[in-house]
Amino acid sequence: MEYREEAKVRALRVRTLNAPLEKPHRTASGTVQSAPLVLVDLQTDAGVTGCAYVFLYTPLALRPAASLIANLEALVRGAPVAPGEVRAMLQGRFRLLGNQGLVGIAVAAIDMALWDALAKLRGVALARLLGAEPAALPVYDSLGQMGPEETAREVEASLERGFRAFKVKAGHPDPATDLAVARAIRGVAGEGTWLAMDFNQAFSAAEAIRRARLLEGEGLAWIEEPVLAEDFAGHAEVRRAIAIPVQTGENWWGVADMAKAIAAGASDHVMPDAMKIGGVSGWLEAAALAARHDLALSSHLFAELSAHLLAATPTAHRLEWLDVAGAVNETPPVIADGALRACEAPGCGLRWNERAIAKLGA
Ligand code: SMN
Ligand code: MG
Repeated sequence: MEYREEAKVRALRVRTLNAPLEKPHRTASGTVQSAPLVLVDLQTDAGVTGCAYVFLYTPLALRPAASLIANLEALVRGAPVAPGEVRAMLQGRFRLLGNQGLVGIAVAAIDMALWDALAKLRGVALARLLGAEPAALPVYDSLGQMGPEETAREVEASLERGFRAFKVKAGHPDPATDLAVARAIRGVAGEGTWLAMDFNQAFSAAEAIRRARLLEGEGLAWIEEPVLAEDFAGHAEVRRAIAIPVQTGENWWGVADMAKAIAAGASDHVMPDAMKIGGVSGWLEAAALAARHDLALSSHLFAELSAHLLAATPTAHRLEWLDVAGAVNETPPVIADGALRACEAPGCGLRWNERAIAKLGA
């Protein structure tokens, strides 16, 4: 299968907005108050527009990211809808500066929009373009750091919405609260409920080990980012010392970081972020590497796109649901009985809600 169409890129439309979250998302390393998004429309001369968004975590990075993406228009205008070729060209232009951080985000935004355009030109859902069937994927609801009572209420509401699995941001100042939260979730959802906890890079290896050991009797599916994301040796130290699987990956900049983490024995599973790993093209590299090492691969954010990508991932594990773009997307994935199904329309499942976008001031 050749992933290339002769249709040419005609223009980029880049918009910024601060989408509301259902509630602030507290983690052990800070609270995300809103969803600062850059919306990208890659217009082609075939009348098809590829859509993508990138999530910036903090409004401080929103305009710089949008400006950098807009600056890429001069480089991609007239290029074919050929994600691999365009990505290689862009990464070459940033070889000296480096393809991490905002550069990585900008290049990934173009890549995601090109793949969406390619799937639309072929008239198929992205999963089908990648040779897969849009599947019903096991999904978990990703909840912020809250006390046991508030968490229990959130889980009750989440069960109503069709979720059967959960991840919570842990690392409370008092470790006993993490334990109480785990037990509150099981008290509401049932003892066998799939549950993971996320330390969001907040601890030293020694402290993460101490805290994880307090949770070893709770049947957790994984402990996520126990130490700094780039501390692969620290992850491996925690992994050797505890009986709970270690998960990491959302902060890898491309498959090169993933290969270093695997070589260090950093985690039992992997969870690349569709934006930071390098868009669809970066994800495909990551999925192939995970398959070579037989590592279960889960997604991070970007649920609409990740539903297509996981369907085409040989070692697909779990899909994270944390809704950052629901305020501006008219075609959200369907969630029922613990599974999420990708949108079947051509493309990656994004249809902008232009009225909502206008109201948000983009
Ligand atoms: C996370 C997601 C979104 C904002 C901050 C932190 C988290 C996750 O690490 O895994 O969902
Ligand atoms: Mg995380």
